[in-house]
Parts: sequence; C-alpha cells; structure tokens
Amino acid sequence: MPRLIVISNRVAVPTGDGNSRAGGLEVAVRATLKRHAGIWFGWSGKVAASGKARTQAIDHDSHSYVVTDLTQEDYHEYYNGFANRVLWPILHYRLDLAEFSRRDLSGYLRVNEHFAAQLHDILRPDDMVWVHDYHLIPLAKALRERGHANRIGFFLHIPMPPPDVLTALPNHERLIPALCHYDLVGFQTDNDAANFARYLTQECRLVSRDQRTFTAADRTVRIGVFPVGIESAEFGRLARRAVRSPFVNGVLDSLAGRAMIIGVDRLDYTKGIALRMEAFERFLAAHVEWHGKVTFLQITPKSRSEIQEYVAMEQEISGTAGKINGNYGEASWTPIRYVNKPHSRSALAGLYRASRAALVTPLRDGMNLVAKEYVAAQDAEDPGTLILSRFAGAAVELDAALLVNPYDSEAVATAIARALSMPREERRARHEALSQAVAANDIKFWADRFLTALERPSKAAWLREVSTARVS
Ligand code: GDG
Repeated sequence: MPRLIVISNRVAVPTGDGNSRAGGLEVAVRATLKRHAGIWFGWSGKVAASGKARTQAIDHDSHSYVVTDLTQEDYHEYYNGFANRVLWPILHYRLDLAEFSRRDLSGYLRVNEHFAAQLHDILRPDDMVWVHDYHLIPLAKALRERGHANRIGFFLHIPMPPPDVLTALPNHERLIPALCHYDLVGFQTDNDAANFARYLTQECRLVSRDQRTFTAADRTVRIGVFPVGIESAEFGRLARRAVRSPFVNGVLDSLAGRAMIIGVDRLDYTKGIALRMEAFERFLAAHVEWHGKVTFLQITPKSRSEIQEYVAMEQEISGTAGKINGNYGEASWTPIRYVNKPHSRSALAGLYRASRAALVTPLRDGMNLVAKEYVAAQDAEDPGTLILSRFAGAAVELDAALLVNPYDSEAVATAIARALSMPREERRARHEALSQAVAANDIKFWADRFLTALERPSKAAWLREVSTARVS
C-alpha cells in the first residue's frame, strides 16, 4: 500500500488529555488516519518570530505528524486574512462579509509555497497525497512546479458556490483554475460539484463530455462527490455510555424534568445561531403551554476570535440569548442556556442522547457533522427529533429530518413545536431512515471511496464509483 500523506491547515496532534478542538475537518481526518499508514502534515498552530519558524516531525501511537510553524505575517495574511476573511465568507455565499486585500492573497500564496517546500523533502514518488480544504487550493500547483507527479487529491469541506458568486472573488482566475493541478477534486454534494463544473466550463472554457472529467492543458482533472460521514457505530456506543455519566446526570437533574433542545456549533456566522435563538423566541411567544417546560442548550466554543466579525457576532448572540431570557425567564427557569466552554466528545454524545430535539440550522454548511452525530447518538426506541437546515450539505442524505429554511424563523418555530410533540411512532420511523443514512455512509466509506477514486486511473471504473456513491 502506498503511504498516505494527508495535508490540512491544522493538524490535530493528540494532546494526551483526551480533549480535542471543535472542528469537523479534524474529526474526519483523525478517523481516516486511524485506518491508513502515513503522515499528517500542516500548521503546528504556533506563530513564531520570523526566522524562528520550525518544521518538526512527531510520532505518536504509530502515527506520524509533521508540523510547521507560521510567522506573524503568515498568520495574519494567510490564515486570518485570505483564508478566513475572503475564502470562507465567499464560499459560504456571504459576499457582504468578504474583505479582500492583495497583501493577504500574496501571504496565502506564500504559505502554500512554504508548505510545498517542506513537503518536497518528505514526499516519495509513490505516495498518495490528499489535500484538505480551502486554505490549500494552490498546493498541487506548487508541488507540480517542484516536479512531483504523485496522485494528488483535494477535498473541499465547505460549499462551492455557483460561478456568479465565485467570480466575485478578486483574482479568482488566478486561484480557482489551480484546482486543475489535482487529479481528483472532491465535494460534499452534487450541487457543489455541479457548481465547480460550471465554473470550469463557463470561466475556463474547458471541455467535458460528462461534466465530471475535464482536460486542462496536458492534465486531466476529475470531479467527484464524497459526502463526509462520522464514525457512527463508535459514536452511538459513546453516547450510550455517556448518557449515564455523572456529568449528563447532573445536567438532567438541573433541568428538573424539563425537555432539552440542543444546539452545538463552533461560533461562526455560517451556523445561524442568532436567528435560531430568535426562532426559539417565536416558538415561546406562540406556545405558552411550553413555558417552564423546555430548555434550549446552545454549546458554542469560540473560534477565530481575532477576526472582527466574530467578535461582533459573539456579542450579538449573547445579547440575543440575554434578551430572550430576560423577557421569558422566571426565577426558576432560564429558557436558553448559552455556553461557550468546549465540551469533551463524550459529554456532547451524552447530551445529544438526552435531548428531545436538536436544532441544526446553518445558513450554509458544507455537510454538518453535528446533525449526523445527533442521529447516531439517539436511542432507537425513543429517539429525539432532528431539525435541520435545508442549506446544510447533510440535508441531502438526512431528508427524513424536519427540514427547515433557517431564514424563516416562523417555520423553525413551528418545527420546534412539532418536534416536541411528535408521536413516538413518527420519531422512530424518521430515526430509522436517518440512522440508516448515517450508517450507510460511515467515515470509513468516505475515505475509502475518495482514495479508491484517486488511485483508479480508468474512467469507466471511476464513473461506476461515482454512481455507487450516489445510491448509498
Ligand atoms: C467543516 C465544514 C463539514 C463542536 N463543539 C465541540 C466539538 N464540536 C465538534 C462537533 C463536530 C465538529 O466539531 C463540527 O463539525 P461541523 O461539520 O458541524 O462543522 P465545521 O467545524 O464548520 O466543519 C462542515 C466539516 O468541515 C467536515 O467536512 O461538515 O460543513 O464547515 O464533530 O461535534 N467537539 C468537541 N468539543 C466541543 O465543544 N470535542
């Protein structure tokens, strides 16, 4: 078996204390590397003074990690700048929040060159290379320029918007076509893949017979759909254990028999947290019979706190929670518990299982693993109800959830009322369908399918692979 070299912006080197950072990409890659021998390469998370940035190899539990530091400039221009202030909002359709500067773009290209230079010393000719996410779009090009002819695949964890939105990205013609240096470019949904195919057709004038295989100069790039999954059986087991833990029992005791609705999201404007709280407020306004009988627990670890929009959003969300609690709360009942503290995976799993419903209402999301985790954590005999945004990639597979438009707070309020009073038979039927969908596309299938498609040169075999991916 060739070695697998996984490359992502951040590398989750185990800390040994059982804690992990919140983030879907790290959850998915960590699960993949449990099953494939290789190296995980990326940023160490450290910012070093210029000239002091180091690259270090770390071996831990038969896994190898190679991590490299960023300089202050890199951190501001590449990470906080181009990646998170330009690509993140634009790829989530939020042109209004994008703040472009040429300097940030050159920092972004410089860090990609730095990654390629470090990888140059590590790569062997038969290594399979799997690059993850929007931070590293030009990496294959930088590696090809250094002579690496390896199979290199790219997976975009977040959405790919249609050309009308993508072309608002200044210098898109310099950046997006660089994806053609990969052998395989994977997306979460058919919609994302079709948007990219349209970009290649309309903007790059590339020709394709099937909208899946494009030839650019002397290279062929293939496009595929690989919806990311979770370790569903393991997560279910974790939830069964954790729901009996002193921590979850303590939370349940504090609720004194009230129903719990849960939301778990990194603090991010794409997750629609403030609008979700407003929908909960509408539900309270319309359903006096639930006053004092339901608590909405929103767990939101902070992320990207150095970016202005995130600071403003933090204030908006805590202000909204405070206002609703002030208007509706009683001395003995707080309608919304808003918590920024990160929790262990096991605590989250137990809380999901103990909740009557989950509110997963992103305004736009590549996939959304929380939706799948909630499903995997339920008791099949008496499951809770998933309320899911139609704009999450997960809605394609999880269409047995209560699908909502997150911008329509009245509709979300109605879904909350429906979830809380849904008969057990209906909950079981919906859960059965959801649980099958989550189990059928476990994380190991995601990685295997992507890596098989990357390795397989024959187009006919590849097309069969895509159609299998669609039915499962
Ligand atoms: C990106 C895409 C795509 C959350 N709080 C805590 C915690 N989490 C974990 C959740 C879940 C993960 O973080 C979040 O994953 P999501 O998929 O919901 O969202 P993003 O971080 O935005 O991920 C997304 C994903 O990549 C994978 O492709 O689905 O669309 O945006 O696993 O449980 N984990 C811990 N403590 C917390 O407090 N340990």
